[in-house]
Amino acid sequence: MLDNRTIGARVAGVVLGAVLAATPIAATAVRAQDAGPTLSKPWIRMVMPSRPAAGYFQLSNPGDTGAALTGAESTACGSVMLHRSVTRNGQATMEMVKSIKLMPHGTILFSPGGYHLMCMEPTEAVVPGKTVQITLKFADGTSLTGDFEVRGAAGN
Ligand SMILES: [Cu+2]
Repeated sequence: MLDNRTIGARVAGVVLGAVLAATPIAATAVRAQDAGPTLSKPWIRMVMPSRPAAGYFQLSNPGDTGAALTGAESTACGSVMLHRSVTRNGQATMEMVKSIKLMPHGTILFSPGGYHLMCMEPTEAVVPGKTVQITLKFADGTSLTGDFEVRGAAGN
């Protein structure tokens, strides 16, 4: 014979089963695949106040869809440009980049000697030991904001 408690547990079990069956588990998987780019190890090098400061980070794309980085902005900078350091005729220089492709499951490294963000006219917020927020903007209209650790000229 079933007492009242057992019946209650059975009813609860049936209700829980119905809830689980109704949960769209597939939606979670789709969202994971479509996840946008992620930003890691963001930092910015402050050489001298009022001089442009270069920002570095790693951008990874876990998704199946490619992306393109097309710009950046920050309240800590007058403007932020995408730059690349290049050597031409033995001369180290840098050039502006309009767009950087991020392949599906790809990674782009912004590092000294290569791609970097150029924080023009840095404000007083750009002080070694602090962090400043910089927002990366993508061709599809999405954006990604990171807390960039401000380091001194030596990069540490
Ligand atoms: Cu630069």
